[in-house]
Amino acid sequence: MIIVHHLGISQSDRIVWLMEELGLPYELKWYDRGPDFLAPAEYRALHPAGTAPIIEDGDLVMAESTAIVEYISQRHGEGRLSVPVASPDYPHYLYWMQFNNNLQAALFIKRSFQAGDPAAAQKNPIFVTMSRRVDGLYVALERRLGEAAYLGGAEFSCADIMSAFNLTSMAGFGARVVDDSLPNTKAYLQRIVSRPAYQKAMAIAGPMASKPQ
Ligand SMILES: N[C@@H](CCC(=O)N[C@@H](CS)C(=O)NCC(=O)O)C(=O)O
Repeated sequence: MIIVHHLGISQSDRIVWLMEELGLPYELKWYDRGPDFLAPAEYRALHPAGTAPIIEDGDLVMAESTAIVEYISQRHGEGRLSVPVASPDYPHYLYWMQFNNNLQAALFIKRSFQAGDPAAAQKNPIFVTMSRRVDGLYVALERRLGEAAYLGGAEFSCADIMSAFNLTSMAGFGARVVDDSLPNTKAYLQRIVSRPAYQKAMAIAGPMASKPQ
């Protein structure tokens, strides 16, 4: 059985969500963050990357959620939440599977500049280009959700599981609040958060959940 190593208040909640969507059995191992809000040593010992999520599947210990989500969907879920290569939506699926890492990289780089001298940051070319990237990603998101109900096409897919965290939990890290300025994204997010598997997963492992006693 797959073991989901879940770090509290983290994007490893998306693996619990994936397992609930696919109706697959899993064992949840919960780790609280340390006082520095980082992963504890016990979590970091699981994999050299030390990042949440991490899963175990037999002898395999795997990090990096984009890879984990596709792996579980294909290897254990008969590809049910992946978009087939032959589909016209396949390139969109591939692109939106990367939204999570693209957006987070730009947001974290921006934040590190802003932590110094915010006025100087505005003139720094790296900050400027990262700001443009973030803005462009939201333009692409709105456009995509104006042409398709879900990021991977007409049907819900792993691309949505990969992206939702950025639209909910990342607001404190510089992500845009999904409001009326992003109407397609706002309607999409409503569809996402009303999914029974999403609600169940968030009750188990979402940002408001706590370690089972
Ligand atoms: N690209 C990675 C990002 C993982 C990541 O940054 N996870 C955060 C939690 S949201 C983490 O491990 N933070 C704890 C730490 O860095 O100590 C993925 O999608 O798996």
